[in-house]
Amino acid sequence: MNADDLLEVFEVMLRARLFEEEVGRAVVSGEIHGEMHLGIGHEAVGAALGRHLRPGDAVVSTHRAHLHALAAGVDPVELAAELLERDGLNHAKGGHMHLFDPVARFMCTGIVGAGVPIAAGYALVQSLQAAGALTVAVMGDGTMNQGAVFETMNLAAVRALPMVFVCEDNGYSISVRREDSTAGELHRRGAAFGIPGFACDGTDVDRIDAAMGEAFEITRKKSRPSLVVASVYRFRGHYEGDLDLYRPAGEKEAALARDPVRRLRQRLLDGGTPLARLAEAESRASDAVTRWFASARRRPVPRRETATDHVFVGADG
Ligand SMILES: Cc1ncc(C[n+]2csc(CCOP(=O)(O)OP(=O)(O)O)c2C)c(N)n1
Ligand SMILES: [Mg+2]
Repeated sequence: MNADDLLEVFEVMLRARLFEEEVGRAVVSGEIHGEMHLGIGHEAVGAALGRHLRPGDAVVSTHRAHLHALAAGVDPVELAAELLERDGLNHAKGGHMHLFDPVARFMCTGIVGAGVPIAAGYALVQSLQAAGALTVAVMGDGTMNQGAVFETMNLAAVRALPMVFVCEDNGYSISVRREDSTAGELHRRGAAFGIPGFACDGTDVDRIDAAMGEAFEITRKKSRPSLVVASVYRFRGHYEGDLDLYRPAGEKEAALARDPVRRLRQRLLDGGTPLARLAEAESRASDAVTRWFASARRRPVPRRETATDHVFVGADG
């Protein structure tokens, strides 16, 4: 990536970071109820996804989905309004863990591993349509231990489905450390099915972009599955409000060097990007997020009478 690309990626990541920080504040203020999972620290994965997705591609994500939704092109105001329990993307019936956007071809689910076979269904349709589109299934490192993931890898390989498995390896499943739950190297797990796997530092924008580029190329050109495992650090608790008592002392502080936003900012400065250009990007990102949330907060709260709308296909409303 050249300096202009890097600056653009920086702005994309910063918007995502500011978006999620605002969501975190809305949990504290009581605007958002229920469990909220933020991907702060995972932004480079979202940014790389955004660079490689094409119109017609689909993304199926997890309980930690906002960065992938933004990358897939979900309207940020619709997304923010949905999270704020207002009349947003899914009229406040999806909430942050069950987002669904048929236009952007994005969905997520809070049931760990359940999205992966659904993604295979999307990829099956895409392979029948033969239009060169693909589906990305995002999962966490813990999710890689779910049986449905292996079944899907097998089926995707047998049916040569255009599917990219993307694992965000943040080293934890809630409070359980990866070493205590997960054997072997995650990116090699596809090998048994003949699925090429790429491991990378998912906090380094060049490395994640290159890994994603290779995987997407294999899947798009050869119509066959691929796997990317991006190592990242989760800076917030598993959910907002998690007491976060399970990490060894000093781990989070040491990981600050792997904060992808800070890292890229420093790299841009070291590479000679003038501070003024960075400041412009920073104020554009901050203005955009302020605007999105102001619009989202003007959306109405759904009325009680609409509670049963959109429950069954073809029903009223
Ligand atoms: C089938 C199922 N089992 C357990 C849970 C509870 N749960 C929610 S997130 C999570 C951990 C997921 O870890 P990982 O896949 O590494 O994703 P991360 O939260 O680290 O992004 C668990 C066990 C669930 N939602 N669904
Ligand atoms: Mg994890």
